[in-house]
Amino acid sequence: MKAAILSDFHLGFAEGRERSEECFEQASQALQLALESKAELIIHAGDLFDDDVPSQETWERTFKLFAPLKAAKASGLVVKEKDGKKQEFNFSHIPMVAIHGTHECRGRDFKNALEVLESAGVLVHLHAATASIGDLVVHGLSGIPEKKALDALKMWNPKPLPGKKNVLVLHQSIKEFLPFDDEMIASISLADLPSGFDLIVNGHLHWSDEQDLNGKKFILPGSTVVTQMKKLESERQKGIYLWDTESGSTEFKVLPNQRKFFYKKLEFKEAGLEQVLGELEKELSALLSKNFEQKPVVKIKLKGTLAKGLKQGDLSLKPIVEKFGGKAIVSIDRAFTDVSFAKKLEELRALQKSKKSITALGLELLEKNLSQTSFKNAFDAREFFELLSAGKVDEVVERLSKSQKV
Ligand SMILES: [Mn+2]
Repeated sequence: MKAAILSDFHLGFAEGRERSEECFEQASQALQLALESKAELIIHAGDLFDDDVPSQETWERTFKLFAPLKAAKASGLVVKEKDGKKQEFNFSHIPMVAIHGTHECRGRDFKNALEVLESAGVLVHLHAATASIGDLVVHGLSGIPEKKALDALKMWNPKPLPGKKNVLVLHQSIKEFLPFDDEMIASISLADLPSGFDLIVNGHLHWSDEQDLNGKKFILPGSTVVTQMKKLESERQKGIYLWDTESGSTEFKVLPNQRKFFYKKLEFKEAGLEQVLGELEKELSALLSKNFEQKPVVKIKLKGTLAKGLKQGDLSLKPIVEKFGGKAIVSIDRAFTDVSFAKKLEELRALQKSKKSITALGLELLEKNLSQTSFKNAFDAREFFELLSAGKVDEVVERLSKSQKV
């Protein structure tokens, strides 16, 4: 069987703003790629919607988005199993199985958007449940608050069904994939992922990736739209995965027409406002010197320090954002370090460099103590210190008693 694996459409993202169309356009390309590739099943790894309660406008666009799937005729009997209870879904077109993500999470007594879509016959929603289609079993755990995710995974304890093809679908942060300066937390490591599955898919992280972990095949489909604006997203293109369950091979297909995303870091040292604005202008002019089919998204992170007496709030960025507004969607992140804080760090570093060795400190202490005794300069403290540190206490005592006799 050929399955298309998609994730993080974030439908409704930037509603009412300049980029409001992008989530629908790029999700539509993702579904089109799945259909063109003759996928027999669509697996979605969460954050189909950007909001836990999508607007009516988003719902309407979503049903339009899924309409082409109905034309893809297929006989799809999907059997969902949760807590030992089975439920059958008969699709007359390509079936879709999905988990909900962190963005669709709602309280226990409320229906989430994916449950609504299941009731509407659009897809099968899984949360600590499985869906069987032919000889493929999809095991799905929807998004769980990160701190509880590992416990939830252990408690659910999914086991691959023997004689079947098994895919595990999650929507969590994974420790190894988080850059050290990332504010996202994670409780699950790659080593915590259960063995025996033919494939493990994880949504939530918006860049695509593929790993082979001692026979555990692991993929991040990534999002179809840039929302988090992380550096890694600027380095990988958006797309979908195709998985051939028989051969086990996976293939990444790139969305043909996606908005370009640039991410740049500019570092300063005690810079004046003019210098920062000048560098920004230079960087933006260089990035946007050629024309793009769609306005690219540009994120610039300003780092380092400003000159003494300047606060990052003194930097007026609106004019420059507006100046390039016709060519790109620019966002500038002020992430300067406070000078006084930077100074303290520098002092600490200097202190560490000048730090005396333990031996030097010990000798200093011995000399100080000796100066307060009657021995004073009666012997070479350094020599004695070396003897003492070598454990030759007897020799020191002998020499001392000799020197006392003199
Ligand atoms: Mn997401």
